[in-house]
Amino acid sequence: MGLGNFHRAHQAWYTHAANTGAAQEWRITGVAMRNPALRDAMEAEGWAYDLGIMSPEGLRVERIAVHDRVLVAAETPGLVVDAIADPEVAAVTLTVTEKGYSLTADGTLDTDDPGIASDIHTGTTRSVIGLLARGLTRRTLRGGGAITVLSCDNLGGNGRLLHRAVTEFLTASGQSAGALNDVRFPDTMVDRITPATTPAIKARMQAAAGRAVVAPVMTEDFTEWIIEDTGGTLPDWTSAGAAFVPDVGPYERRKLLLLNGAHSALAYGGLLRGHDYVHQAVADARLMTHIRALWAEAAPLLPEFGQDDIAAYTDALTSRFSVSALEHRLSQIAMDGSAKLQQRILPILRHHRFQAPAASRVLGDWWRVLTLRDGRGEPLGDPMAQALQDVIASAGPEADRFGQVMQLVGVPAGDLPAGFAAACLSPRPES
Ligand code: CS2
Repeated sequence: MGLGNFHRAHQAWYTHAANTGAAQEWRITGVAMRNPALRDAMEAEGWAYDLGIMSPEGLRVERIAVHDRVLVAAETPGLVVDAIADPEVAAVTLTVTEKGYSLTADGTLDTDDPGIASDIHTGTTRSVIGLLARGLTRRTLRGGGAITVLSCDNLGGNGRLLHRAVTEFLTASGQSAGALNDVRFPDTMVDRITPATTPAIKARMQAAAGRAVVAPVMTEDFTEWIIEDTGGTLPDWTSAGAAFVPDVGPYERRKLLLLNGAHSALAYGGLLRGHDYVHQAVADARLMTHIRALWAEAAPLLPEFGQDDIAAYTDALTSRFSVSALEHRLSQIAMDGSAKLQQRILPILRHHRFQAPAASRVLGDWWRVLTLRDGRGEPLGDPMAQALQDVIASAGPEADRFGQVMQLVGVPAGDLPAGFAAACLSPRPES
């Protein structure tokens, strides 16, 4: 579920690799949530697409043919429900972004979310959680057998959060959570930097391939997939380097706090300093001082890793962020801040009792980017856009309005030390 660039650079690529030389091939039913364009482009090529992998040796383009059909959930939700119930289907992966889970700031299902409320009260099947709950229920009624549902989005404890959200949906709809008895929800950590495709990326992929490319996706050479080992029948993703471990938590925290945290810090800080791309922001020495301070604040939350491990990991991140050919836009990372920062930055602040200057600055930079965009009449690009706009437009000192935004992302005023807003909003020495 979720057919965007990340799915096609990651899970589909691992499945394609697992099929290479295997006696039996796995196939994927792709589910685009809303947009039919990708389905149409892939269908014209027998469901294949092109993946460009950028390594220090250059760009290589692979044709990936692992899907055997693509459904568009908004057009035919019933077919998606049927696919989940199909006994031939062994696994569902989710790449639907943080906001696709419709969670409140405390990680429970947001039953006021319009899609969720409509699915619960009027019987529609619009939301990701609704599709899954209905599909798994139908599967149980049909005796479809065990299935593994893998959340592949950047949420801490993503498998557990998803399991709870589907359970809450079933309960709120008056249905039995027994539908989940034979469902595994492993936690997974996924990593591969995959920007949105621009016309320039497409042109470079065509030049490298020496032919027209289909539904092109560009990604980096680096990739990681760490999956909680819950058993079950799955493609041999380990053949492409995936690892099954008893506890994904440390890997997940390392990635969310160091990679994604730095990404958001570069996005907001970089946009404010006039940059457009990640590689430009990471070449800005002042921003890198800020990023290193953020990494130092994150380190105590990663006790499983030694200082040398963390240094090697952050050095590798700096190189990965520097690849200009990826053309990774800061504005892409800046989207959906209210959902992302809860995962990437708030844990650091909570750990330090909200006394962590670099993490505080990320929140302040986020607020500045929002207010600048609002002032220019631009969309905020956030699932909480309306609530954020209301706060920005309200009267009162900036520090008070910033405090209201903290409440929106789940931090009650009472948790914040005096002067927290001032620390987040203080002028930057370099700007
Ligand atoms: C990025 C991630 O857009 C974002 O929020 O931080 O998509 C990041 O590129 C991936 O998690 C890398 O694996």
